[in-house]
Amino acid sequence: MADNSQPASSEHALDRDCTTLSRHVLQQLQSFSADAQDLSALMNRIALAAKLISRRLSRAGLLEGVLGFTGEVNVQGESVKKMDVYANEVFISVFKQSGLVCRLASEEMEKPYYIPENCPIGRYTLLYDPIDGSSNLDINLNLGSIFSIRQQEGTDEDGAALDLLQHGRKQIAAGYILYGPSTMLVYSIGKGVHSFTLDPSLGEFILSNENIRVPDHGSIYSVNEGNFWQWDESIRDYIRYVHRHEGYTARYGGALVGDFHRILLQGGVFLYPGTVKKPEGKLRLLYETAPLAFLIEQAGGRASTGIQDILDVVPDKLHTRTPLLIGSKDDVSLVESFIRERAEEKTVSLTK
Ligand code: AHM
Ligand code: MG
Repeated sequence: MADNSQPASSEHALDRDCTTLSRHVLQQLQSFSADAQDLSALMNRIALAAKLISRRLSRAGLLEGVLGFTGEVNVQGESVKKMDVYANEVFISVFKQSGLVCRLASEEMEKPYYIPENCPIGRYTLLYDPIDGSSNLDINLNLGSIFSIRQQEGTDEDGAALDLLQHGRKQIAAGYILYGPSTMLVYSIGKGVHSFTLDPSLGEFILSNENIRVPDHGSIYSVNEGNFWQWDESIRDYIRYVHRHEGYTARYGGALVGDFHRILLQGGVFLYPGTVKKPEGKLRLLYETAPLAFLIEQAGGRASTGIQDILDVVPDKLHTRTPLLIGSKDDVSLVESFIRERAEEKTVSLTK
């Protein structure tokens, strides 16, 4: 016979401890349909990738061949680190023989990676940045992984992946893993933003915060001010504004996931604007800016290039980059107002 004598609070704690990621996806979808089961299984595989990467990172300083560069340069022209390669392969491995994902596209690979045995039934593409914030790797600071899931459209026989060159509102799920003092997984399937913390004793991600809402305004601005003289005057206007007004504080960790996580929870704005040499900025649309834009909109915030919502940007190639302003809606709008003002001034001086 069931024991009903347990106090309600311990029942509640137990229930929370059992709210794993895969269960949460099913709860969100309120369905046990094949599609819901697929999405739940998919998130479970991403969680496995997160655990494998987290395990390796937690012992990185003790193991041979984990830290440092490989000597290769990736498709982005950036030096590749050993952990970039490992994490990229982890995501591929966890989706082999899953029947879930036919195609993976990552910041580290020039072209999408196909898993032919999954293709007849695999209806999803996983886009990901395996290790975000690689410069933090060798100094044991926070890192991340970013992911996005899209429905596979078309047969894609020549491997051109043209169906991926669509706006970010086509994403059906997105999220990130934060490798910090604890490992967290934050995700959305278009029904709010929820965070999970890895309980190492269970080896499971357990729900820690449901329906996260970003405040409409926050005191934090997060940007690499070392680029000050490379930016457009409008961005410098904004930075001068926060310097001259009380109530702003700067925070920049050099890893987008960590900086974004802070803004998501406390409000404010993260900026990675374009520079004179690189007007499109540094961050990649499909693996970085669009997934985080999906999350911030779900949390009640905004993400913009400065002139367009990130989720409306249509890339012209897989590795397209965009400038990024992301965070509290009032703070993103304030930065945009400086950009608009300078653009209007330019138009007026051209028409004179
Ligand atoms: P990565 O994915 O190759 O690590 O590059 C992206 C990272 C972001 O995590 C971070 O916000 C940004 O690059 C930092 O760049 P910078 O060193 O120019 O400030
Ligand atoms: Mg990155």
